Amino acid sequence: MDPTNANTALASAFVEELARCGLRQAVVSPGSRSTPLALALWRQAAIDVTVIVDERSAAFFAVGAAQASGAPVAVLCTSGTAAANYHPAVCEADHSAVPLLVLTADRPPELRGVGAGQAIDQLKLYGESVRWFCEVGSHDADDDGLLHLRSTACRAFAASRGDTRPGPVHLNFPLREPLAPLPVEGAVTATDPLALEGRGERPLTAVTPVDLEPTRFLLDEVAGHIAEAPVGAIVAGRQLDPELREPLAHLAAAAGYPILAEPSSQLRCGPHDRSHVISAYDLLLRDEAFREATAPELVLRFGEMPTSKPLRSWLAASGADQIVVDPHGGWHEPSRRAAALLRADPTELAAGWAARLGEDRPAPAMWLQADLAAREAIGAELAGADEITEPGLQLALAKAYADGELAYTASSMPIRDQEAFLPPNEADVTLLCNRGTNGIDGLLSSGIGAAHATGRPTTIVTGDLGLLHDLGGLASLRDVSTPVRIVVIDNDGGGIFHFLPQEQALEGSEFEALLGTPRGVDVAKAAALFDLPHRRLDSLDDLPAALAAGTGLIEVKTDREANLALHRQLSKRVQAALADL
Ligand SMILES: Cc1ncc(C[n+]2csc(CCOP(=O)(O)OP(=O)(O)O)c2C)c(N)n1
Ligand SMILES: [Mg+2]
Repeated sequence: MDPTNANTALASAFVEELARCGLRQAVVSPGSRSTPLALALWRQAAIDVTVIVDERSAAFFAVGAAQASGAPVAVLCTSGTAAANYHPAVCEADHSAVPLLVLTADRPPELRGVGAGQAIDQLKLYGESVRWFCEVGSHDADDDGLLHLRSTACRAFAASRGDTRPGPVHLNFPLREPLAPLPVEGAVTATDPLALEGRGERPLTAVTPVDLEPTRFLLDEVAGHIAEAPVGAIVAGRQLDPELREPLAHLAAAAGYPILAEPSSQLRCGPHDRSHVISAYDLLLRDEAFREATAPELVLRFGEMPTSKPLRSWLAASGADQIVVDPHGGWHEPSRRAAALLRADPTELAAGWAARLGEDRPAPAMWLQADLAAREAIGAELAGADEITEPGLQLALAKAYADGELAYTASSMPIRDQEAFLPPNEADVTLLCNRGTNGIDGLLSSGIGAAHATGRPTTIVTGDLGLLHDLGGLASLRDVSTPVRIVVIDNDGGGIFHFLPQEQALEGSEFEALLGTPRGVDVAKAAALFDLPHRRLDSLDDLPAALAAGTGLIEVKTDREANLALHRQLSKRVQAALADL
């Protein structure tokens, strides 16, 4: 605890508790009002502080850091619109259950609403998007004041980590002068050692995590359902725990079910048994005959609901009993047809069910043959392309991802193409995204934050408008030593919009003006602005070398119209391959 003045004492006691709770990363944006907290974070040896000027990028950097590390990350800013710039990332953290400690400095009550400047209404600024809001208040550095700050830190950390659902927590700190660490004689009046020093190494109040151990009833009951349903499927959406891979593979083998694995489930790629993994479900489930032939009686869902529309409509149409494993108190159930949501540990459920089923059932032959045929058809079609294509890039990326790496993929076409085309692969890579709110904002910052927090080599895959949206995010690369390769798919505009009915319904010029929105972003110049290496990829064969060269922008030029035509052709080719089976 720093007794220089009341602000330094309260701020340092607060930060001391965060460190004892386990906080290791903070992102600070410059400003005067937040100085006591910024300094306390900066001087706390256990906490790594990154300084980022733009609060929107800073908060997305924290989202990436928290998502990739699995631990809460703090963001701190000054009063006013600085706090409002956190809002998009707070929404993403809410929807994706990412633990975030949002610390905003504020003017004290007497300086609010009186034209004092840089004061907006920060109370409950993020509405229902946060797990907990606390107006921390102004306090003296007495026993009550210091204990309040220590206790608030412990509660905020626990609430963000998941009590029960992980997510953002907002603490608003009104701060009076002196904001600088100027000595004030006799400012600290506390005498209780607990208020002054806390509990040494341990937090003031340790909060035990919610127990997610499945009950015997849950294990027996659902295993019984699986035993009675020979035709079923496991659907695996976004989740980050690599420990789920093996138990889920065992469950699939025991049940004889395919695993329809979205890449961000971490089930599609990895060194585990992938014999039941299906990757081409998005294309396969466009075929009416195949949909009917594979209609399941029982569906076990792990992670979030995958994005694929054909998959979602197949689930809804099948009338199958759906059991959704959702340990974090979310409601990932857009089909509105689930029979049960299980609040229990996914790994233990999968392992427990597999153990109860005993002998493996025959593998789901129809799914496996179809998946193989689809991947061969896709490979053959793409092999004939002269130019680099967006689906082809996903095949090349799958080969290039290496053990221990991270990939952060943008909303819009990159994440959809990843779902549709990324082939299963043994690389132990973690595939991340910001799909809670599907924003194209902040992606570069999130990827850079993930790289920084984990020290793992990272590939960011973004569109050109995604690059434009978070161009300032590139500034944070100067403080990151881990390799961050940013693959920019430059189709000069929003390629995704060509897949919508608007493309037909609007006149060409209107479509281009309102949705296509070519902006002529020059990727080389964007790189030069931040003194970053730039490489233009002329062949996918050069991708491994471009990635191996380390941090920089890798430009991949594609064409939006040709991309639409290619997707249609790939879909046709897969249907034809299915018909030949
Ligand atoms: C913050 C935000 N603004 C707008 C959108 C709507 N939107 C979805 S995709 C997209 C275009 C993205 O273009 P680009 O990054 O180049 O990717 P592409 O579609 O070409 O793959 C836009 C504007 C959004 N999802 N998020
Ligand atoms: Mg684009």
